[in-house]
Amino acid sequence: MTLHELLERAREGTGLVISERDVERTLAALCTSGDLWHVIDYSDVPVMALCRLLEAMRAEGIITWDTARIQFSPQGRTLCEQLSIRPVRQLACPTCRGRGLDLRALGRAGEAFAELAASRPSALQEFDQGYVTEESTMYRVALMWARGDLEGKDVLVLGDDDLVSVAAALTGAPRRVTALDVDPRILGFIEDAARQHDLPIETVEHDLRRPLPPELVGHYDAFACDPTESLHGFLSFVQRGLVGLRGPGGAGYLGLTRREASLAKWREIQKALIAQGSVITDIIHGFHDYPNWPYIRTMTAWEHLPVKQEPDPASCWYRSDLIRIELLEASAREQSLLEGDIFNDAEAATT
Ligand code: SPD
Repeated sequence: MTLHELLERAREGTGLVISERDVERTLAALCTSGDLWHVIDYSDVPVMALCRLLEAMRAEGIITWDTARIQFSPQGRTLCEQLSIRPVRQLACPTCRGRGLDLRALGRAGEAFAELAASRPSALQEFDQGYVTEESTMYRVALMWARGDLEGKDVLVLGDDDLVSVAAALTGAPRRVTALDVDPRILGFIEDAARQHDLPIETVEHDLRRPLPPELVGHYDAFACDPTESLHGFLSFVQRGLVGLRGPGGAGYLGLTRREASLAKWREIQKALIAQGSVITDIIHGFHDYPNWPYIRTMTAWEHLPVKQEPDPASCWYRSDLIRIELLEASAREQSLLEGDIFNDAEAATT
């Protein structure tokens, strides 16, 4: 059995983009752990593609699984030896986990944020919510500060279940933060936090399927958004952020995952970002960690998972990378109107 044959079997009848490198990544992750959630995390192969690959590997006698773990068969071990597949090396700095930032510079903002966020609204499947850890939010704010996009700046947050507006304002650095969200629970929570700590935050109830309200267009120095991963949804949310910027020099902070976006989708996104007048200045792998959300058993991928065991609540398997973009040319100010389901495509797994 060659990698190519395995790949053909996994792809059969699906619209999924899967590469030979994805097969190698999957084998390396399986050499590292037999826990499905760790395999998802270590492989960086989109979850829906990974499920197909695991099924193909089982059909070819390379792996077996029971109700808890996935194991190599003797044939699978031989294959890994032949292909020189080795376990994944976890070489990130154990303190910043590869983010390259020191949170001490934020003073007490991190503690105040963690205290507030302890009573945050829970994640809703209806809006594809799944927030990042408080630590991830603080690191995102730290990066904005370090890149000169926070201090004295006007910041727009598009969709704020991560509570970036609160964390950013708690540093005392931004001039003004505007948080947009469709969910009144999130907005109410942010408003309470702003009142309690006298923070310069304004909230706007807004469905991002609709264009950015005209009074917000062209008024911001930076925006932050952790968009849904469907190509159409992702690019439309980014477009809203770009039209919110004053112009060249404005920056955007985005989360993009490998869990629900193949590298083919990444390439489309990168092309679109450049076509819209921006340049990618930073990509930091595994920047955001997401605690498990309460609807894990009803998410799209659940029925495709080989092992039906919920992930360890103490560890995160869903991560996304941080992308910083900077506008070089004035972006087009036209905005498309989205209708219907903006969350799902063939790679959507956690919707
Ligand atoms: N559906 C739960 C997880 C949602 C995470 N969405 C954001 C991913 C990064 N763009």
